[in-house]
Amino acid sequence: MSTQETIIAASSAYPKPNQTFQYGTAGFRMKADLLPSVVFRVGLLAALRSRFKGGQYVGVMITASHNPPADNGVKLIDPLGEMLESSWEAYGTKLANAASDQEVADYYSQLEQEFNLKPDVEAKVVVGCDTRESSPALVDALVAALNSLSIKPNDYGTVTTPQLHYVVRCLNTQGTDRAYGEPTLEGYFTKLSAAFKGLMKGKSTRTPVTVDCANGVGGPQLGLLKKYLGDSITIEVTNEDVQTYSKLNYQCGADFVKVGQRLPPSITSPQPLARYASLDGDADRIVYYYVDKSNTFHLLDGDKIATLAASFIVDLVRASGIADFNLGVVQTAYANGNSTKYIEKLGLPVVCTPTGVKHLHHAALAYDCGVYFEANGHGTVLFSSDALARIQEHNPNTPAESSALKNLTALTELINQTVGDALSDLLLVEVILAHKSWTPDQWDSCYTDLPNKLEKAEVADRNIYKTTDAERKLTEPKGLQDQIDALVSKYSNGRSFVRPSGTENVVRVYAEAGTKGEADELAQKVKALLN
Ligand code: NG1
Ligand code: ZN
Repeated sequence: MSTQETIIAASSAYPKPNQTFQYGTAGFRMKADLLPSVVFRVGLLAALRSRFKGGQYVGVMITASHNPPADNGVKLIDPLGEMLESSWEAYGTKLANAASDQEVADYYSQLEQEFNLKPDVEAKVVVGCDTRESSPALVDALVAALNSLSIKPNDYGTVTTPQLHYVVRCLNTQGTDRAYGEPTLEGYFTKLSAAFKGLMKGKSTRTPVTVDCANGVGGPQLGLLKKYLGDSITIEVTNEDVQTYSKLNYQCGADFVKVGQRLPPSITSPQPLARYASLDGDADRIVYYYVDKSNTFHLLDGDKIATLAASFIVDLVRASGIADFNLGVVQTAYANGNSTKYIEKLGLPVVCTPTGVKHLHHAALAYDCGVYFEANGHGTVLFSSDALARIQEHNPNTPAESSALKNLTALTELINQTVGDALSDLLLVEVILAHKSWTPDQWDSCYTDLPNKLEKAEVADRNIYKTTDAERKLTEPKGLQDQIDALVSKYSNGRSFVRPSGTENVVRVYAEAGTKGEADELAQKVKALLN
């Protein structure tokens, strides 16, 4: 049979439902029962992408992150562990919407020709999935697509999204001077734990940190990581039930805590000033929180993590004696206004990009060290190859410089530089707090968050909402931005914006104001403009 014929035969087992699909900020994401045909076709796209990249490995992750248990999703990982290059999203969208098996095969061949892909360049694809009930069947759909092209994918099983990003980068850099690590989970755990232990050497024993794993893949993976960490840290794992599918992200996890600004109900009697953290369903986001002595909840979100990391790294670079090192922070419109002011006060450059990690990641590459975080806790720190070389070649003049340099080097190993990684970020925060001997309230006191509210509105068609200025202003529907501005002007420290979600069929409304009551009111008033 020709390739066209095998694709058509295999594709016929995955008929397309009557639905339009779009490769969005987080790949394709929706109710899992709509996804088999999409995942099959993403398998074909992955093969094309790998061949386009000269036969390097690409990754396919099956997950719907923080979304409810009935959802699922699929996204592609590029060879260095980054998100799929944007220009290819359109090919994915077109393939997913092809009306017939014949059209799927035709479009596959068309892309093959357009990119002049040679038959002798073999595709290499790795796959991983989260713990959802629907994930194994979707992996099967992916494997069926690859098998129809005579490709045997490398299946890493149930892994966190950042673990798969790590593995992809390792596979493509093996044996080069950019080698990133062993392309196995053991390699991942060994790399993180060795760096962590080095950084914690000589630090006094810390109180435990409690980690809510959203009943997702982070639970078992954190359980494994703990074995590698030994007694260098005490981590108490909660919400780690991956057997009861309905519990995933339900009343727990990073999104629940961030959006609701409250404890997961499973934490019934929180200990004042103890450290708590929540991961999301695929463990690429983390937020911290604590209750103070009067039992009031305080959130330490992605903005607080970014500022903590940025100031710590700046201090380490200085203490190492490295000069002319530029560190910048990248945020989105959802960053708390006071976090931005705080970064400016530290004298660091700060930029705002549209929502979605690919935008932040790209902007962070402009610095020797780019710290990027979404307020929801998705983020990481990137060191440019030039910066890594300078760190490696730097000759310290004093024992103090030498010790700071050693820590800086270990930090570059501890941080997952491919993508935001909740497990790596957890260890990063723990290291910094240990070095500063800080309790969570001391960390929190760097700046006070402006009260804020995130709302979502169901609208008939979210595509009519067009934004500009890193999504901080609407250009369409005409006149709406003026109405928002008029409302905002009535509040002290008021700020509000509206943008269409890239992952859900809703429009999001964000508001900040001087008090919590005012922030909630402003959000409600802006939301009312949408109906
Ligand atoms: P959308 O649905 O486009 O707002 C959400 C998050 C993003 C990002 C993506 C991908 C908020 C307000 N939005 O995007 O930050 O993480 O999901 O998962 O948290
Ligand atoms: Zn996630």
